[in-house]
Amino acid sequence: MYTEEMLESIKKVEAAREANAALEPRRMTAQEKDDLLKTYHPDYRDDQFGTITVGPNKGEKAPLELIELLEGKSRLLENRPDLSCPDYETDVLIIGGGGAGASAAIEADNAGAKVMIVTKLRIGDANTMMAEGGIQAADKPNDSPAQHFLDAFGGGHFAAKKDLVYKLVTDAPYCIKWLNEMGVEFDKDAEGNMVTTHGGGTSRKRMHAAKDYSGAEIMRTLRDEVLNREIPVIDFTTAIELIMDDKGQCAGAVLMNMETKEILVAKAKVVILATGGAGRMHYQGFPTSNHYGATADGLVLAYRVGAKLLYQDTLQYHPTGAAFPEQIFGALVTEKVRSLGAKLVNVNGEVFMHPLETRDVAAASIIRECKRGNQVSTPEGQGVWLDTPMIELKNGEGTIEKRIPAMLRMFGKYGIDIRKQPIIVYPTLHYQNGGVDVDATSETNVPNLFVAGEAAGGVHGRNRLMGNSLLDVIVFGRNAGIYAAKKAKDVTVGNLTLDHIDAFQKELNEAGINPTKLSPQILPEYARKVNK
Ligand code: MEZ
Repeated sequence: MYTEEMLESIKKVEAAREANAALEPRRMTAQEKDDLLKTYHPDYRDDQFGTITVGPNKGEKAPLELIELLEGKSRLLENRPDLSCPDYETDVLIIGGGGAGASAAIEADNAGAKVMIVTKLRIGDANTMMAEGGIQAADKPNDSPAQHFLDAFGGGHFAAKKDLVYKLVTDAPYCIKWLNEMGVEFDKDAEGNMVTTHGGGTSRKRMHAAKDYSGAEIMRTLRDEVLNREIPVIDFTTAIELIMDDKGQCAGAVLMNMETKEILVAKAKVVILATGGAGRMHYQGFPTSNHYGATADGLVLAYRVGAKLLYQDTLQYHPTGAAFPEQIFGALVTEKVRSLGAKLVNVNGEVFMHPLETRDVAAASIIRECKRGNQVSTPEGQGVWLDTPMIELKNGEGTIEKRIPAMLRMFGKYGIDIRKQPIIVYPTLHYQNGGVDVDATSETNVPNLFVAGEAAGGVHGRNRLMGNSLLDVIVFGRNAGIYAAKKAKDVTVGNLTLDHIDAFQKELNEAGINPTKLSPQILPEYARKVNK
């Protein structure tokens, strides 16, 4: 599978393997990290960002592709549905069928609310399903939520909202128990204790995993729970606008059936947006590890009704996306590979960084190494080696099959045995660090509009640590479900309206913007067109 040139380079990697495996590369200083990020991290490429012209974040920085969506044309600009006889009526409308949406549904159901999930693909078609390496929780005797707080807050460059980080880390141990009791098959030792590992930027081993398909295992369990409870799930139905009422409250959504294009109206006392991330926007032309529907829809829907965004200008590039072969270009190579002992080495077989720096630093370091001319060339571009055989050198034969079987299979399909040969990796667009600004109850500045999971901003500041995303979807999905159900008890919905579409369009007109791109985008650019 590898080219002659790659095989020549592998000889150098093999020759240095034992020495490299024994090496303890030093961590970068804070100053070195700052300098590195400013020069090499994609978030600092000025030519890839612009200024938002209208709406609550007017004057702030955002990726060019996101600005185009936020300032896009409503799909309902010309034709409005009749809001007077809704197709659905519920207490809590949840938009999105991933980990956050499912967790919210379970808790809102527990609270006795009438709940409904709508999802543009199927329940479980979400970034939760794609998460591999694990979920963090400080539940071991040598660890504490306070320690977890310091890691997460520091890893996010001290920019996260402290009350949200506090909630994330203090709810974490209970959430692991909640998932375990629901049926998630976490990795355990012979005594039944959870097996935990490090992730980038963690000071303790607190990564709980189900091999290297942790997200799929969690999503499987949540999905079954939602279905067993007979919570209504409307598949292949996407939200194209939120509905407000004449009291200024969010009161539902206009939906579109993805197959028939039928327009439907869902009226609700409260709405939870759990629409996930934006990898399929391919910011700056990066490949992505994200699922097919990750197109920032929630940000657009919320923004148009006046919800404020937070840290919309910061994205996470997972350091180790597959860079070869092309069939898996951009696919996630879990950080767990490095947790288990594999190191990053350049074309000459040299270790150039500590393998468990935080993700932004690790990604920038790989990009720098390639720009220095130490890259492994591939047909699609470039990358560096991730020396996977080191794992078994360190932990013994059979470790790879046991701990990261999905990685073994993903590369095995293309003739690469990761137990014997290293793999080529390069950063891939993985996560939206920012999102819609929420308070500690998961509510936005728009009354009765809640947001949870990757679509919400503020939990991770300007960089998220491994395993805090699966945790975020569980902690804040549950949180949103609990508070939304509570709020729904006191809500009286007024007359439904879509006047915000005209108000937003007026702002665009006054700013001299005449959008042609329809938003939310719903599916990637390369999908069969959904709006035709
Ligand atoms: O939190 C994540 O993004 C995660 C667990 C990814 C991974 O490397 O496996």
